[in-house]
Amino acid sequence: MKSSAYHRTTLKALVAVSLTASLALATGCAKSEDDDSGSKDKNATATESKDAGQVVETPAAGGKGCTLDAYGAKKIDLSSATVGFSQSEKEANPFRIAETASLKDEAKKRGVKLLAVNAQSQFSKQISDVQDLIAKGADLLVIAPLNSDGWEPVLRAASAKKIPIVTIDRKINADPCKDYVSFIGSDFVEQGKRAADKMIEATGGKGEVAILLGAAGNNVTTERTKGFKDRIAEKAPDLKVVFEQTGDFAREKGQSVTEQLIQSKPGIKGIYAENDEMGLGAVNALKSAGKKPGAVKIVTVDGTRNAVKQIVDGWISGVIESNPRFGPLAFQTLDTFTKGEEVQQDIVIKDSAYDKTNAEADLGKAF
Ligand code: GZL
Repeated sequence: MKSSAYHRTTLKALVAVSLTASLALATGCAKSEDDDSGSKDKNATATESKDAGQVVETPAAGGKGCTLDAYGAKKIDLSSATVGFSQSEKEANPFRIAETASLKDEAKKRGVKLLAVNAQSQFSKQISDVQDLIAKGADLLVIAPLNSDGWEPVLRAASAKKIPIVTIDRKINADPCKDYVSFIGSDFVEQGKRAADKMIEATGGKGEVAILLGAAGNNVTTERTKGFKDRIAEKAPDLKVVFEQTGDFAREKGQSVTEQLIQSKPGIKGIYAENDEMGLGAVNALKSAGKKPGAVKIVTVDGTRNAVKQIVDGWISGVIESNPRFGPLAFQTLDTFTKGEEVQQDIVIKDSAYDKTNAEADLGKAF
C-alpha cells in the first residue's frame, strides 16, 4: 500500500494538510477552477455556505500529531500552493453542496488556488479525479472519500511525489502521518447515540423501529449504526430494531425502502434514517400512504434545511447535525502545517442538533 520508507525530499514543496484546533479566517482573492466534469448537478442550486466559526474538539491531550518532518515535506508559502479538492458525491445532496461551498469560500478568502473536482458518486472516477489533480501539479490534496477502502493507487501516486493528503468527512483505511496526514470529521458513533436518544424520547422507549442504512463501504454508515444500536441496548431494551435496509444515502431509495417497510411492518413506530435525504424520502412514502405527521417517529442525521423544516411541519422528530463546513478547518491546517508546526491527525468537529424546541428558531443555521 505504501512505499516502505518515506524519504525526505527536496521535491517541489509539498504541503501537508493536517490539523490543530484553532480557526482563523483571512481575506484575499482566489481562483477556483471546477473541472470539466460538470461538478454541479444540473438541478443543484449552490448555497452560500455559512462558515460560522466552528467549535472543534481535539482528541485528549497527547493525541498523536503530525509534522512536516515526520511526513518528509518542506515548508511552503500557502499563497503559492495549489490545493486539489476531490468531492465524492454529486451535488444534489445539500450536505455535499455545503461541503464544497465551504472549501471554495475559504480558498477564496485566503487567496489559495483551488482545483475542485467531483466524482459524481462513482468511486472509480474519484480515483482518476485525484490522479488527475496530481498530474495537474496539486501541492496538497483534500479528499472527501466516497469509500474507506481502495485508495492504494492514489496513496502510491501521492507518496511518490510526497503530496500529503487530508481526508474530510469520511475516513480512509490507511496509516495516519504516512499515507495521509489528517482526518477532519464528526464523531459518527456519537451521532448514532444522539439519534437514539431522540428516538427513545419520541417513542417512549417502546415498540418496533427501522433503520434506513447509509451506503455500504464507508465508516459513516458503520459508526452511525453502531452508535444507535449501542444506545438503544443501553437505554431502551424495549425498543426493538426489526428492519434494516440501505437507502444508499439517497432520497428516492429512502422512499422506496420505506414503502416496502410499511407494507411489511405496518405497526412500525419509528424510523432512524442515517441521513436527511433518506429521511425525506421516508416522509414522502408516509405521506403517500396517507399517514399523519408524527404517526411514525423519524430521526435523521445531517442538518439540512429541508429536514429541519419537516420538524416544524411535524413529520420529523429530530435531526442530528453532521457539520459539513470543513473549509476553515482545512485551510487553518495549511497555515499551521506550512509553518512547520505540529497538527493533530484526527480532529472531531462538533455537531449541533434540532428538535421541536429549536427547529423554527434555528432553521437559518441549517444548510
Ligand atoms: C456524513 C457523510 C454522509 C452524509 C450524507 O459525514 O459522509 O454522506 O451524512 C452523505 O448525506 O451522503
